Amino acid sequence: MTDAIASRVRLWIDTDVGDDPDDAVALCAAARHPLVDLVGVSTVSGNVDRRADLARALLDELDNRAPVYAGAPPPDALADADALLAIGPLTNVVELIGYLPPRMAIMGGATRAVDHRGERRTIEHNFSCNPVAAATVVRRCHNAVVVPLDVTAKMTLDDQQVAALANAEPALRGALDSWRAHTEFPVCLHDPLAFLVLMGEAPVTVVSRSLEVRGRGTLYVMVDGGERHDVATDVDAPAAIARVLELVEHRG
Ligand SMILES: [Ca+2]
Repeated sequence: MTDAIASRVRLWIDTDVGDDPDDAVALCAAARHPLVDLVGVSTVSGNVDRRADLARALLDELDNRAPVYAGAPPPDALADADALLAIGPLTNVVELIGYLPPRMAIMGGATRAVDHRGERRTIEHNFSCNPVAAATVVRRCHNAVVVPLDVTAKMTLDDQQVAALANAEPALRGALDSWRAHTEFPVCLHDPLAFLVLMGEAPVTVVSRSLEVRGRGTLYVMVDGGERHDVATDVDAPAAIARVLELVEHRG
């Protein structure tokens, strides 16, 4: 496990909330975390206005008043943040290079092939949506911990855990029910794991690796070249899932 952050964190979240339900769970866990002040949320990918409406509605239900921006926020908006959780394609983040807070976690990439949603995947969704942005962020941002799909895919929930989440926070029911109505795939807590890693609370193994993103968003671990980043390589998934549930249930 990485060292926990002992002091309060002023957190910004950049999210593609509205597809997988895990963005909503990450927002909820962050809003409920006793050491987090959520200073802002921005939405990315496709219909950012619809995503912003969803984020606002969720935060309202959680009684959280953080401002929500549709699309890239003005750089000044991030001036007070000391950490960024990037849980969507990196389209906004690349625009904010030069204004980013000192600490960030990125859910994205795959450092090895992974079986996920019925397919063998070597490229992860966030990086493949905007591979140029992913390549630029990995090349130029040296303060990011990368939490790749081959680790987050272990955060798959069983039906009992999904029911526990929905019972813990009714505001999540819409996102969870919609996912289960429209897909055969299980709920997987990719983005909440990136949040726990950012907070130094996840039971993960983190190593320093040289990384580079090429082509359609393939993340390479380099022997020569690339840029050094902290990368999550394994997780005690049951413990991490329990921690997310604890936060959503408001047990601190
Ligand atoms: Ca996401």
